Amino acid sequence: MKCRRCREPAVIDIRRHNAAFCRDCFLHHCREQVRRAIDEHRMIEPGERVLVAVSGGKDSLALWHLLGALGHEADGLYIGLGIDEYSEESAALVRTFATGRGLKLHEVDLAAEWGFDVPTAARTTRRAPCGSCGLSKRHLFNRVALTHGYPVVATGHNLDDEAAVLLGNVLRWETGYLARQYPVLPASDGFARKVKPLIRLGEREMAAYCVLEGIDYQVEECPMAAGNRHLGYKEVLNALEDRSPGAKAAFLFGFLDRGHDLFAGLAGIAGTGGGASGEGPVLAPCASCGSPTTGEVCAFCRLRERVRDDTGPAPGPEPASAPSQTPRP
Ligand code: Q46
Ligand code: ZN
Repeated sequence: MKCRRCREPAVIDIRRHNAAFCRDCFLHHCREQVRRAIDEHRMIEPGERVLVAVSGGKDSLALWHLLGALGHEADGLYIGLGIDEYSEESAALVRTFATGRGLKLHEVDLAAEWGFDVPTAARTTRRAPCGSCGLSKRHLFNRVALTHGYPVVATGHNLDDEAAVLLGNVLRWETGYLARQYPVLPASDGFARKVKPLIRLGEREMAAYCVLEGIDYQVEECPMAAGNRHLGYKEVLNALEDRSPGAKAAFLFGFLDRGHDLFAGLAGIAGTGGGASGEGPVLAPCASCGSPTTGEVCAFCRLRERVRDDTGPAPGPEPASAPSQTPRP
């Protein structure tokens, strides 16, 4: 097996591209795919500071590394979710990555700063932990971005993740979610722009990238992921991909190119291809934390209140209010 670019011996083959690469050409391929995603979707403007949401897993650490390699000023944000040793190990891996490369890392500890962790929230709500976990992460990514003046938050969702989300949305014809499923969510009042620069790279490529770049990452699955529907969707898509390489990418990119705008139109959202957000619901600052919300109190603060009512007063100081305006690039 020879490298498609330089004809040296290859270390990895990528069936959907019908190509194999040596180490250096594979790393070049990854950087090119990210550069292309960023350019195509105008994810990051020149000179913008990026906040990378890092979990300690392969995707987010590779993303942080790739953004740096492409010359972007990218700082990390790690959120301690309180999922036993898994969270402790993940935090240690993120800190080692950041200190070893002299990168700036922000940290938020859910239990110490906000009075609850993911397992407690799951017990209180009696629902799958990923719901309160995702809600908390989205809230805190945005809050830290606004507080520290980052116009853009980047997450490590890759091609496999996005194809699995798309399959889930299509299976239930979630037209509202389909209207918003796009690699860029534009900034609006109180919300930083959200981008997914790994959209053109698969899970296997991200693992290979970390191995070849010597990035030590969390290899364990989150112990609370059991029962997460997306794992099942990924299995189905992997089976399809095995029979027909490129099926996953065709499914996702076909939707982004030819399907997304139809759903966005139905939902009354302006085409997200260029970036303007459409008329949305009226937002006002959350009475508790200052973040923009459609109700009086935001979903994150309602979750905090529920846990507090269930378990008694939260430890730690009450965090100060966040700014409610998005810094515009
Ligand atoms: S960390 Fe949180 Fe994930 Fe674990 S509890 Fe679910 S959402 S699976 S990315
Ligand atoms: Zn709030």
